[in-house]
Amino acid sequence: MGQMEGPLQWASITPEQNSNRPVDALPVERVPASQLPYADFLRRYVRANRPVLIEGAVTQWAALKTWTPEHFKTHYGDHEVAISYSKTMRMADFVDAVLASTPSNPGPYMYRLFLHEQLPELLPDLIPQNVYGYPRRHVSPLMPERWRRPDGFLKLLMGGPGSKFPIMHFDAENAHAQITEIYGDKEFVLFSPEDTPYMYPSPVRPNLSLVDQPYPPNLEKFPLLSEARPWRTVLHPGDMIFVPSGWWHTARPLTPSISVCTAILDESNWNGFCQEITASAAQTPARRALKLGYLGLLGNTLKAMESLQEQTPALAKALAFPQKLAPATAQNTPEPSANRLKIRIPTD
Ligand SMILES: O=C(O)CCC(=O)C(=O)O
Repeated sequence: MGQMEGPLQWASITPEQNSNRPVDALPVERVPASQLPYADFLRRYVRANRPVLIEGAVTQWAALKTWTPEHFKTHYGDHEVAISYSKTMRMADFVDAVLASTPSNPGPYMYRLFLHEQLPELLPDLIPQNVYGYPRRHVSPLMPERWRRPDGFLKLLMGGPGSKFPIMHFDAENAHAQITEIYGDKEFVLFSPEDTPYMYPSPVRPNLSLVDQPYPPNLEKFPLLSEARPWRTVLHPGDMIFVPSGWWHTARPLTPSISVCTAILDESNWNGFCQEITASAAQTPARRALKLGYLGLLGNTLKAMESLQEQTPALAKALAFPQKLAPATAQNTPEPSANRLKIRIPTD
């Protein structure tokens, strides 16, 4: 998830206002779920740190049939819900603003509503778990408590045309992100980690970019962007985008849009996660080395249990603990929607 200070207000430009010719965007690869077994997803995209849009990644969620802006207004209208880091609104007022939002008069965009915390009654609508997008190591009871998030930071995202995710960013703690569209259409623009020198990272929070509008880019304000190569795609209901760790990304609804988002942590991004969470300036070198040692040991333990489940599932099942301590597939992970999970919601 993009960790950020507060909603930043940026000026918008239209393609007509932009005198420079934008660089053509590359299409994000699109693969129907029916042609992407989970093992191939891991090999071709997660382990290769390559983005992909999986068409029809979820088909059975009740949410696909029932979630509309009007549904939220009718059933949750009186709830005071978090829109951003600093703003809450009555759901009914928020939905009205989403439906009234236009490119010339943009409404608000909701990006900070953790479902387990604020609207747990919606969780049964997201069963069964998205096999490509469950959180893996965040679920493990072996994770240090501060980073144990069995919900995978499951968030609700909602907005209308003209609104947008407030900032171009890559996710903190080296997380991979996956966003599943439930209602409407949403555009994503991504840039590879190799383009970081052209992305104007904030001097204070280097995973946040100063670029307000990446595509079409404002090359007068951000000339280096002409060196970067945008990747662009549009999500429709049931589609999921996998945004690998370190990839810059942002999103904007093309119609009234509702999605959910989670973070993924596994073997592929574990080392970067360990480096990042121990990098605080307040650490002494000895303390950092100790923490890294512990996390290295934990990573190896989780990896051994994950491999056991992947390679000899019958043995792993007989032993029971590998599934409990390091669930390696959505099938053997406790369904986050079925139980109210004890989740610590970070306040920063
Ligand atoms: O779908 C979106 O609005 C982007 C969500 C996102 O990138 C995030 O929450 O970090």
